[in-house]
Amino acid sequence: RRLIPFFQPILDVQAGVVVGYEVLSRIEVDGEVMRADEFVEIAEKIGVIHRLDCLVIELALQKLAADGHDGYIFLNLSPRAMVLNEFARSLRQIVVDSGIPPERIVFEITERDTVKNLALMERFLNDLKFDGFKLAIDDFGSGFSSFHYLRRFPVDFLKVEGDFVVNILHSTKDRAFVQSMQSLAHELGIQVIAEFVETGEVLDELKRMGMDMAQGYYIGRPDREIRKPA
Ligand code: G
Ligand code: MN
Repeated sequence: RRLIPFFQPILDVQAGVVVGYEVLSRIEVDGEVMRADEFVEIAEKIGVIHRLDCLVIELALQKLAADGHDGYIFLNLSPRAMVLNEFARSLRQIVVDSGIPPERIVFEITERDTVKNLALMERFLNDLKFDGFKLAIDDFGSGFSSFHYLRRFPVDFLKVEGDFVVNILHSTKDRAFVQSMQSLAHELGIQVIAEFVETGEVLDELKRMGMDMAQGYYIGRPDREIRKPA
């Protein structure tokens, strides 16, 4: 119960407005706030990751509904949680209770983790899509299954791994990667989100390149409060 949802804004690059927030888990230990990656691994090992995921989603949706947020909500899902029947049921119940329409909820699946049972995952994701939820591939380019995921799952958004984005002004190689991920996505009718946008110059360049959305410290840091950046 010491789990705290943090919110990081996501900007529509071309329109210049915040259109959503990604929910990031933090945990409070002895008055200090820990990042999720430090405890997610432990939670996975001891088999309670689905309960952590559900709890943080529940807390985040409560806060967003109370604050009257009406854009997209991006939620991270652990691949290990997805294959549990119990998880799918709890997830639906939490969303129904929140009163937030599924169309505004985007589930992020990272391709960083290797997934053994792709067929089970595919069924879970197809069921979510059927219920009206949206789907994003997180950290695109960081793993080995990028293209497989895009081919196989009904994806709405592609989040470009931040490592490719930070240097686009100084590395023609990185810029080429970002440009081609964007072209591929657009050809497939998928919207693209650039992660780790840390300066105004990078944001300007992404706008010129035709990027759809951006997220990163320049736009806003993850925060306990839901803030619209100036
Ligand atoms: O895997 P995922 O993309 O969901 O991870 C998001 C993580 O990246 C969060 O822990 C968040 O704090 C961090 N993050 C968000 N924006 C930036 C940024 O601009 N630069 C860096 N280095 N990290 C960021
Ligand atoms: Mn994410």
